[in-house]
Amino acid sequence: MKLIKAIDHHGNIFVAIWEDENVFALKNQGKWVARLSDVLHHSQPEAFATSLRSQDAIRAEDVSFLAPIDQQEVWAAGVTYKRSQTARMEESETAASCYDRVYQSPRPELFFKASPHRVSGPNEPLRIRYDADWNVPEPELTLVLNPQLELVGFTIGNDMSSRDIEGDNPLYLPQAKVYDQCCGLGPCVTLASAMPTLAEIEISLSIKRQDVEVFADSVSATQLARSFDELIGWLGRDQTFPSGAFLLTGTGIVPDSSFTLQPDDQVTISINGIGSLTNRIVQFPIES
Ligand code: DO4
Ligand code: MG
Repeated sequence: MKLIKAIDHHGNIFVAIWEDENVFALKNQGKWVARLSDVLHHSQPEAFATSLRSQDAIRAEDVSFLAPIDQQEVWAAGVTYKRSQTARMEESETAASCYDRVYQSPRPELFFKASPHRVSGPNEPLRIRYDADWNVPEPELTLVLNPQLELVGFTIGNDMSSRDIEGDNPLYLPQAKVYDQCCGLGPCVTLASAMPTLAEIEISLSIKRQDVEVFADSVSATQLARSFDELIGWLGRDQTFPSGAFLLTGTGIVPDSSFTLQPDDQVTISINGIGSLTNRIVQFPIES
């Protein structure tokens, strides 16, 4: 089952089951369910969603899909694919051994990525920092965790990254990673029971500039060097997530060093079993 959060032409935000061209809103005692986490954090999300499903189909093209997030924190794992280790060792000569060691060490790299207000949903802009010159999207299979840190579903994450800032000094990582519109999530949450096996999951990235594809690549999720349980176990060490969490599992695709994103680029990440997440890139200073 695929669950979405959407907004209609009247500004109503609602949760729905997504089936191909149609969505079916969830209603509880006549009221639209507005928080996706109320379903995701139920002990039996699929049965609960089914019990609330309205009969009337709404055409998916008549609503806008929102990021499938409520109050959760967004965290990310890093250097979990060989490609990420290699690219980061090239990007930062002085810190190369840090990336080499973390790829092999029992403790993974985990970092705070975003609070909900920094997240963009499908077709919303994603930002490159105005003070960064070398920027990439990072397409990442993303775990959806309930407050007990059980894996309830999957979505697509885009861990936007400023390679020049991180490459200058790894202590700048939070600035390379965390800023307004730094993280894409969507288009839906696929419940864990409906996800293809790891061997069947392919993560693809396509970047278009003025409608011409300037970068494309894909990677199998089998290249992920750590298990989901391992990453979740480390995330939950001595910290709790009363609102649940998203955990991006790291990138296995990094464009060559000559590539950087530009404003107006269109980034599409596709993962089978989930769908596609498309965002347009913007870059301008935010007035504070
Ligand atoms: O070490 C920095 C971040 C790594 C990362 O975000 C990734 O591998 O996906
Ligand atoms: Mg990443």
